[in-house]
Amino acid sequence: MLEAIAGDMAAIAQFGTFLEMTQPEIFEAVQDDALLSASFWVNIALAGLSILLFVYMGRNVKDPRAQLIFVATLMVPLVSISSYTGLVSGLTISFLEMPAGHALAGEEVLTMWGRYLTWALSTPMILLALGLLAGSNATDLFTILVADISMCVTGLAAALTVSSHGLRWFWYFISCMFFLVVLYVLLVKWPEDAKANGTAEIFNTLKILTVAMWLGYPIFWALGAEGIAVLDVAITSWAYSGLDIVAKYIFAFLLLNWVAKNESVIADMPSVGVDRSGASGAAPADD
Ligand code: RET
Repeated sequence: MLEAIAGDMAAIAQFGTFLEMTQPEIFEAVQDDALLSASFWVNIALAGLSILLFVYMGRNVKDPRAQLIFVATLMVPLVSISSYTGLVSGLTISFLEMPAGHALAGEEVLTMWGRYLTWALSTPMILLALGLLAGSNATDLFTILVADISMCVTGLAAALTVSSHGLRWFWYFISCMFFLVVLYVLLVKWPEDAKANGTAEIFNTLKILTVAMWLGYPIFWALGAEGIAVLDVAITSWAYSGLDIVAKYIFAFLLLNWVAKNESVIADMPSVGVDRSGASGAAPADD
């Protein structure tokens, strides 16, 4: 009896090692797919160039608020170079067996979960920079940042859930709800602030660019191997890499170029705070 159990355990352990690829094996699988590894290396190169360029562009910026916009924006390529180094080395990629009901049920699918993890660090930096540009109050800034981080973390949960096909999509749905909050602040709240603070023109350009690019991510997630699997892994990876190039490096360049040339506009903006003027029930007591 005990021998039989021990035999079963050995078989399970062997099966487990077969399913779990080692990091060098994943690294090799990535290197063997030229299209996939190019989608990582291109971003490592562009992130590196962006870091050098942005440091150079910010060399004379003196105003603390403008400096904060520079630091937040500089974090975007810094997180990106780390993120893509994790992917290309195989550290943040896993082969996961898809559950019953999935288009690739029972197959091992390459999952670039490191992307979703590092989005939780890079996207708040993009939004912090945009919020400072618009002149957001603390409430809207906090709301968009927590919604955004929650969107990324629940997106990560969607990609990593392999126990149930339905629950994968439920996570996806939750992530989309957080995304709606992000879109609401970007499209409804911040344009009003930007108008009042004299940054409407550049804010609206960056808002359109951001919304258009960001909508691409959930679409490619749904179409890629993790969703309904009509696109293969390398194409999906290129789609994300392409969106990243515009949503991160081009976005950051446009923003920092404007801030460096219009530092005085940023310096004259009110500091981030909680504005109580429009709040109901906020009138001071008259005793
Ligand atoms: C996921 C899948 C679940 C549903 C939604 C998603 C949205 C992701 C977005 C990512 C933006 C990433 C950027 C990265 C730059 O570093 C997680 C794909 C709504 C909007 C701009």
